Amino acid sequence: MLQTASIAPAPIPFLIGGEPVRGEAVFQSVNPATGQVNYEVSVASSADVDRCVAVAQEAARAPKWRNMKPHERARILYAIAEGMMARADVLAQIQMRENGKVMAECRAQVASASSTFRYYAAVCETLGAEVTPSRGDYLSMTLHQPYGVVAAITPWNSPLTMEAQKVAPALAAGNAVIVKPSEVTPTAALEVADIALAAGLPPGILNVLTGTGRDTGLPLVRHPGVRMISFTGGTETGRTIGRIAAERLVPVALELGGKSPNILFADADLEAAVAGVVTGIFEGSGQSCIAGSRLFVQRAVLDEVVGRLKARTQALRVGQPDVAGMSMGPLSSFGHRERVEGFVADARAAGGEILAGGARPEDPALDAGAFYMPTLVAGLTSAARVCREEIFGPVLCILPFDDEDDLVAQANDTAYGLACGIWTADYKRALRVARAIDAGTVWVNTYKQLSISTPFGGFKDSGIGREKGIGGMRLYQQAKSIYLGLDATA
Ligand code: TXE
Repeated sequence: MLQTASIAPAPIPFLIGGEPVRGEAVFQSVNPATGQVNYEVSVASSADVDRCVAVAQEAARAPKWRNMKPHERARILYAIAEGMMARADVLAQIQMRENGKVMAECRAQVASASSTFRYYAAVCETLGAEVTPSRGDYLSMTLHQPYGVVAAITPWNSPLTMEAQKVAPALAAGNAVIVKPSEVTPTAALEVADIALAAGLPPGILNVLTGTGRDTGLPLVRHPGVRMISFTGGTETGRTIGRIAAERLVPVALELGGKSPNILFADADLEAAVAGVVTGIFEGSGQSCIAGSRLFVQRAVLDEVVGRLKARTQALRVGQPDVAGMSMGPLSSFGHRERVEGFVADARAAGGEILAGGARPEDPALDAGAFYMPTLVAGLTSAARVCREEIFGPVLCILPFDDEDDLVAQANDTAYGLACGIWTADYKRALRVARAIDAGTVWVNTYKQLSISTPFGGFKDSGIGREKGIGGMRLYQQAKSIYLGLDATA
């Protein structure tokens, strides 16, 4: 049994080739709900990255993994899914104490991450190669082969689901993987790697290097032995990694930030729409790449919608994430709360009206944590910084619109293009607007529904590539075409 977060004395080691390794330096994991230090975690240095890549390369080349049949890989992936559910409580507790999400959401994310492994077990076992139409006396076919060593770099907001979304398809595709989790949420990946070893994954096929972006992430993406990079995180970090990948000529998948419009037409079911808008922004304390952070309301119903929105927002319960019935826990770190507060101060200075929230909670029992109240901002235009930049916190900007043309122009006036919500009773209008908005995912009369079988990714500065679905496995493979000559005279 590895020494993972659930049982280890500090500092927690990282994992290379199935073995725990302690680094020379450490960093602290802090519980954002209490301000208490959870534990110290080892930093993987650039020498550790070198060793890890060498071990992963060897494991990827070893006949045991290279020649393993897809149905055998599928069996291991399925066993990982089962193992995660067997340790669901431990995984949910880890995520809650590291990023402060409410327990109900942590549990739902464990179930979702587990089902991602199950889904890719099925894809791995059933997806075939192609025999392509022949134009001569030969049989041509296209196979899909792994890259070798894949780096999976993940953020702190949903570590379990984001890691599963990369690790499961990359393993299904036959690669070895090195996960570099966020320094804010360092240990869920270690627990999953332990589950994977118990499920029969050969040591060295799934490695976890903990540490900061600068100490650990950067040497990893620069390493010549890493043949593919899959990243989810902020747009600026994505740009840096994209530049390195371009220089090295290795493929990269980037799932980045968003500033998604949630659009409410006057003919919508206002009660359902406002409920969807509130969940769409405040679930996870707004720390979601797909948060609907810009609400566009048709002017005819603006006052009514604002009234309902205020009532629902003020009814949200902010509190300790392990207390049942809480809608929002703290923000993921104290530094992040300061950043969110900076945005709200900026909105005020620009003449914005704070209709709800805009402050820390008054309850003294929450003083020690990084809590922030759900906040509504009105009275600004799309030109304001708070309406343009990703806040990644519980702040919703309310913007009125008059007609469809005005709406589409405003909604697309952003560098991002991740997601969009449309609330209307008119399905023709819904489809028209859905086609016109720059976004990788559009929801109509719903929001934040996600399915592992449906491709996900961004337009514009929200990223490159699509994760999930069958293509989510192909992302981690390269095509190889083979021609078998059939001309008897040749
Ligand atoms: O993310 P980073 P941060 C957005 C959100 C948030 C902002 C910054 O707006 O406020 O990004 O968050 C690793 N080479 N999102 O600073 O820096 C890092 O260690 C290699 C949106 O936490 O992007 C971590 O593992 N790796 C988002 C991962 O990259 C590097 C989710 C993400 O960190 C690196 C999170 C480097 N040079 C934040 N620098 C979403 N799309 O869901 C950092 N890392």
